[in-house]
Amino acid sequence: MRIEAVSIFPDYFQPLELSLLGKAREAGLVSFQAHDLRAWTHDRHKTVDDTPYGGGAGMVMKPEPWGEAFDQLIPEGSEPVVIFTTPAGIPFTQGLAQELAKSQHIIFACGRYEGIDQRVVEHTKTRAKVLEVSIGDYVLNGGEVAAMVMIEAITRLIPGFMGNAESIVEESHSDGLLEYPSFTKPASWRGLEVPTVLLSGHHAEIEKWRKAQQLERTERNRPDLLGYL
Ligand code: 6GU
Repeated sequence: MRIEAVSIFPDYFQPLELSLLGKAREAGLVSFQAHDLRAWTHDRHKTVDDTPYGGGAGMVMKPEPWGEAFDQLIPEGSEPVVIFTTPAGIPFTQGLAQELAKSQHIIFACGRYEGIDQRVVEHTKTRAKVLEVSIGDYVLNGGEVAAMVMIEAITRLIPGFMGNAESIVEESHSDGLLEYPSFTKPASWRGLEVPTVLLSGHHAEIEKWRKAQQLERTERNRPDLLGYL
């Protein structure tokens, strides 16, 4: 999988060089490259923003540098996925991460200021599968951190990336419920006991207990997932 990001702060992506993603990269499963949007400007000040038509607060990212970036980064005759990061996008979910993990080429377009001129989104649809995606109901200063969140969630689902395929099947959100609580040794710690069913060796009982815990946790922390909201 080839992943790229276009940003006015490409240095934000430095951590992707390290850790888990670094390992997937070493194994040749994924490549990553961050690009500086200002490379596609032509004025002395490398201007990427301007005032909004219709008035209002803040600045809007100009279309021209983005257009030239995609002219260069979208290969002729291929159809990569281009993800525009925006709090106004569709929600990023485990399901979307699973879909995107099948992609050959993903380009993240990281907006800053009050967003990117909407015509960039429309024009990019002529050459790519375009998604406007949000990572949650809060506002970040820019899409760089959101892109990193998505990159981590997507790359760990690439076949061959994680050692244990079962831990992906069992984890939170992959069955629409939150994960059950986990315990390890010692069985007694600071006066707190591990639930006895987990020490029993009765696999059917353990499975039943874990499912009940999943439901209780989900009802308490995320009633929306159960359709209660
Ligand atoms: Cl993708 N971008 C920004 N700027 N803020 C966000 C977001 C994205 N998702 C949630 N908040």
